[in-house]
Amino acid sequence: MTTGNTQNAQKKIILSGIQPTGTITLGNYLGAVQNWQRMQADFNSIFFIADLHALTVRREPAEFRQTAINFFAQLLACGISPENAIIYFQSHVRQHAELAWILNCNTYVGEASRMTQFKDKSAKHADNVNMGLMDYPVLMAADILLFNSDLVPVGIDQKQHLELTRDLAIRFNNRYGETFKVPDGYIPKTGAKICSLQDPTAKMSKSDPDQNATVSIIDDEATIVRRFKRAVTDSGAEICVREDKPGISNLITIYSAIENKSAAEVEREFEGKGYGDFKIAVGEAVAARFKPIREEYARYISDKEYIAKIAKDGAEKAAVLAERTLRKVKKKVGLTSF
Ligand code: AQP
Repeated sequence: MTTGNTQNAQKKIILSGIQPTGTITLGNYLGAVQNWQRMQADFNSIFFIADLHALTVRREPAEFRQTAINFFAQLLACGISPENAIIYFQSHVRQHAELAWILNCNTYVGEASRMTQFKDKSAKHADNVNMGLMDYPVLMAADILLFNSDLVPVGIDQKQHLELTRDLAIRFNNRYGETFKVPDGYIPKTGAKICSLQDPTAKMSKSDPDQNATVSIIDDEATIVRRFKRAVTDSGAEICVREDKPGISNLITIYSAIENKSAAEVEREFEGKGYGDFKIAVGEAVAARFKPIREEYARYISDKEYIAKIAKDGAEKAAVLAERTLRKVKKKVGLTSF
C-alpha cells in the first residue's frame, strides 16, 4: 500500500514538469496538468516546477521567484496533491543539473541543435541564444531518467524531446551497461495540442504577448468568456472538425476535452447553431471548470508556509530517489568515490 507520497514498488512511475512563466494556461492544463491530476493516485507520481528550464529565457529575478511560487499553488489548486505525489522545485534537487552534465557528454551537438523547440525559441529570442536553450532537452532527459520514469504525461510539443530522452537512455545503456529505464510518453487523445485563440495554427503558449490568445486557469469567468467570444474562427457556418477550419476545430477540441465528449458528439450537440453561440458555450464550460481552481488558488497562495513545507518535503524525497540513480551513473562512467 502507498501511504501519502511514498513510493510503491507495484506502481509505475510518472514524472512531468512545468515551467513557471506567466500562469498555467488552458493548453498546459488540457495537455498535461489535468492528466497528472487524473493519473496521480494510480502511479508513483513526481511533478516539479521546472525553474531551471525557465532560466533559458531572461527573467526579472523577483518576478520569477514569485511566479514559481504561484505555479506551485496553481498545481495544488488543480488537485495535484501531496497525498499522492511528490511535488517540488527542480532547482531544489541538485541531481537534475548533475545528471544533465553527464548526459551532455553523451549528446551530440547535431542532435540537440535539430530540436524544433530550440530553433523556434532561438528565432523568438534572437538576442539571447544561450547554451541553456540548446541544452533544454538534455536537462529534460535528466529530469526523466533520474527517477526511472515509466511514463511522461506531456503535450505533443514535447514529443521530440521525449524521443531524444529515449535515444540518450538507450545510448547510455549500450555504452555503460543497463542503467536507465527507457520511458514512454503519455500524450492525451484529446487536448495534446491546444491552439492559440488568435492564431489557431499555432499552439497556445503562456508567453504569448497577445492576451487574447490564451486563457489562464486563474482568469475570472468574464475574462474567459470574453476571450472565447473574440476567438478567431473560420469562414462558413458549420460547427465541425475540418482541416480548413482550424479555429472551430480548436474550439471543438477544447469543448470535448472539458466536457469529456467526442468531437462527433460535440458536432451533433451544436448542429444548426451559430459560431457566436458555440463560442459562448465553450467559454462558459471552461470558466465553470476553472472556477473552483481559481478559488482554491486564492486559498493556497495565501498560505506560503504550507507551500514551503510541501516543497521542502517533496525536494527531500525526490533527492533521495534521484541520488540512487546518480550514484549508479557516476560509477558507470568511472567517476571516483570514497
Ligand atoms: N498548447 C498546448 N497544448 C497542449 N499541451 C501544451 N503544453 C504546453 N502548451 C500546450 C504542455 O504543457 C506542459 C508544460 O509546458 P511547459 O511550461 O514546460 O513548456 P511549454 O511547452 O514551452 O509551454 P508554453 O505554454 O508554450 O510555455 P512558454 O510560453 O513559457 O514557452 C508540457 O507538457 C507541454 O507539452
